[in-house]
Amino acid sequence: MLEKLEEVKRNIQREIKSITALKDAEQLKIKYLGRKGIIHDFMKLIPSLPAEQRAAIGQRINSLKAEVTHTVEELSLKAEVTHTVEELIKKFSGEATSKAKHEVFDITLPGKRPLVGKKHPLTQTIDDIKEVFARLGFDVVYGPEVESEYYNFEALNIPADHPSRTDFDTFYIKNDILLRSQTSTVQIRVMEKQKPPIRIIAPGRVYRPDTVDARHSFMFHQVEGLLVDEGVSFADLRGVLNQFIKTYFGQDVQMRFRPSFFPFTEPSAEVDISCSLCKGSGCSVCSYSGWVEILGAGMVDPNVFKSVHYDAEKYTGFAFGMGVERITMLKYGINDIRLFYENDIRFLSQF
Ligand code: 2NL
Repeated sequence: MLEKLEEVKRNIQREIKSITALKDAEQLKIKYLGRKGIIHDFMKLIPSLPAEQRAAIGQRINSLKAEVTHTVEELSLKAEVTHTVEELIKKFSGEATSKAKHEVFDITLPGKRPLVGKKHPLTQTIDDIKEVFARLGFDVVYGPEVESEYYNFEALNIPADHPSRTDFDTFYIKNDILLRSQTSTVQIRVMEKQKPPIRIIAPGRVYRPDTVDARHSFMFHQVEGLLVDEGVSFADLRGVLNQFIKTYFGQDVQMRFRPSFFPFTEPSAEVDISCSLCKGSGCSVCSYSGWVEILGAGMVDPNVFKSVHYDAEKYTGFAFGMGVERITMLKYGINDIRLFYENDIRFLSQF
């Protein structure tokens, strides 16, 4: 019996070697594994064998079965691949693909890596800023870029005859309608609708009458922040900005406040950080001072609260505004603001 099984095994191995097509593999399967197949015949003989032989013979039959099954599966897989390529060639056979008939299809070649796009560096910076302030409990708000003079100037304590209006007076659509020069307009709209406590940041495009050069653009991006509640102090402003600066620029970066003026805050300050490029030792980016300005801030002027009918005796608040381009340039050492708007893939793909 064992002899016979060995013979069947040799036959199978011989037949496997000569198989070239899927249908031959299928026939092999039927011949050996089918219900009327050779292996089945052997199985039927088992009960008539002496008891001490049954286990050994049974094992041999099973391993033979496994071998045939495995071989047939492998052959069908191979046959399927060949089949698909042949079908493709048939389907597309024309001049363009006739060449393919003579080419070897190498399935081990590495694939073509698709070009994956990424966020614009300014969008990345805005996302990073949003994340830091989200952790401090600030909501993100958006509003229109085309604004009325009221939201852009009057509500922010910049009356028509105010000297600082000339810095922003720009891009009129018609009489009283213009492109916003800061995103505080959005914050006024929020205060009109909601009572304190307010904790928001407003990212977006703003427009100013600046002549374009390496550091200026008539359009840039800003993130403004506003926090209003009872008992908010200048120390809270320092705390929040310090937290932002350390998280965004790094724990070892220093911060300093310089007195300044904005019509919508009183007192006002300009905020510097120690130059991240030269670590404070002096370079061209910080004009050899070791410090670079990154934002303006202050306590909300009571006149602004008056425009939104907040009780300035009850509530205080702080606000700040930063240029996204400026912060991105500082973080990555970019020396020309115009690079952000030229859509040159060699520049953009670096971030
Ligand atoms: C800068 C300075 C600043 C604000 C923006 C603000 C908003 C409201 C009330 C009061 Cl609703 N202030 N915003 C305050 C101080 C400075 O921006 O240099 N921006 C690029």
